[in-house]
Amino acid sequence: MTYDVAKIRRDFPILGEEVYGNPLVYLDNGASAQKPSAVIDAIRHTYEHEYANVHRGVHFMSQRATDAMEGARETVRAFMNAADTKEIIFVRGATEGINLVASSWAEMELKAGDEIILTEMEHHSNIVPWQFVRDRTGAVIKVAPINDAGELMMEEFEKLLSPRTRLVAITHVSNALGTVVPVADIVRMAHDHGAKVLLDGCQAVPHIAVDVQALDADFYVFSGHKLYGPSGIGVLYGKADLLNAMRPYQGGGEMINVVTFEETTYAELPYKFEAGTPHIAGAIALGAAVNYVTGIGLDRIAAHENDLLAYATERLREVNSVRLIGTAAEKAAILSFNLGDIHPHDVGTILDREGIAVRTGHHCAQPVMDRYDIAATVRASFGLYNTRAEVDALAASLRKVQEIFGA
Ligand code: 7TS
Repeated sequence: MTYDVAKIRRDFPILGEEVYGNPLVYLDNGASAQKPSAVIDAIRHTYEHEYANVHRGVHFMSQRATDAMEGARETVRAFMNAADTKEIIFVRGATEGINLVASSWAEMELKAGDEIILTEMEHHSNIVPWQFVRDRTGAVIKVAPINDAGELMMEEFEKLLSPRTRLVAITHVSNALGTVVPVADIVRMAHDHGAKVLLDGCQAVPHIAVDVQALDADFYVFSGHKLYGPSGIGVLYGKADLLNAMRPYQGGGEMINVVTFEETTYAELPYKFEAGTPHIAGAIALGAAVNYVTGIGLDRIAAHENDLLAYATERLREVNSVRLIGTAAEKAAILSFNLGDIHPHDVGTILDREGIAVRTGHHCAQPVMDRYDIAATVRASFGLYNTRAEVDALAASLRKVQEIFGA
């Protein structure tokens, strides 16, 4: 079956919008992806046909909402190949998932001198929570370096592992560089040293089929909104034995068994970690997003995006002052670059007038910018609906930027 990108584009109403009289060219999928009608319809359907609070009502509509939400949990479980739905915790997003593990696992488990290994290419969401842990426990953060291409230096990483290593927290795909990290090797090496591994899958799940059991990841997080689902909903996967031993993250309704003023017992997984009324429609619509993506097939999406990445890399290399930042052998469809000495914000602003949406800045990965001794990059991040024609539009507009700046 051929990949019918024109047909796929019709699933995304927003792609019909115009920006300053130009068709929208949306190349900011790494920040957040657009939503197919299947997801928008799921939100609408929820509120029109199956909405009430979940897990509490004896009444029909509450049961229907609960069934829909738990159905979405099963959809996510299958998507990640988790062993059990109780290992799928709905959270606000990757940021909350990482903070949950930092607070409920690391702060309880780690003591002074224990080590956490990060890499130079982490998103701030996978740095700052571990600094909280460091400051509260006396644990030490070690940082594994990347090479000029933006690849993790595996030998240097391995040298950091020791009996003191308790946790390796690492991105599966770098949001600033596009690097795909060999996480299966990382997990194996970390486990050989008795350390747990948290994988930040934000930029991976839209592009790569993830099997948490095959990876043997201890924790895996991602955000719904980068996977064509709603914002405000995401997933923390954790192995059941770890989650069971962890303290709750927040206290409140839904997460309890019995409450008295003296003592409270907690609910079973996954509810122990889902205090308060959850993002019901968001969870249901995330299930719709997963079904949409798996309906097309991640292998076919990956093939399409890899073609786009190769094509875009070639077209951009032809623009003489383009300097690509992140040229790893294994990359997802993310292109970070600078255009001569032109400030990325100026590039982004001119591209915007042409209808082309890119992100400019440090991409919440300031250590990556420090590594390359730059302040910012322009980043084009591709999704399943982008086309070669859009890549051509990007390249043409970059030439225009060069002309404007006399570069
Ligand atoms: N981890 C990675 C690798 C990310 O790319 C992001 C968001 C996050 C964590 C945080 O996700 P959130 O949904 O909890 O905010 N990355 C980006 C980006 O590249 N541009 O905007 C957000």
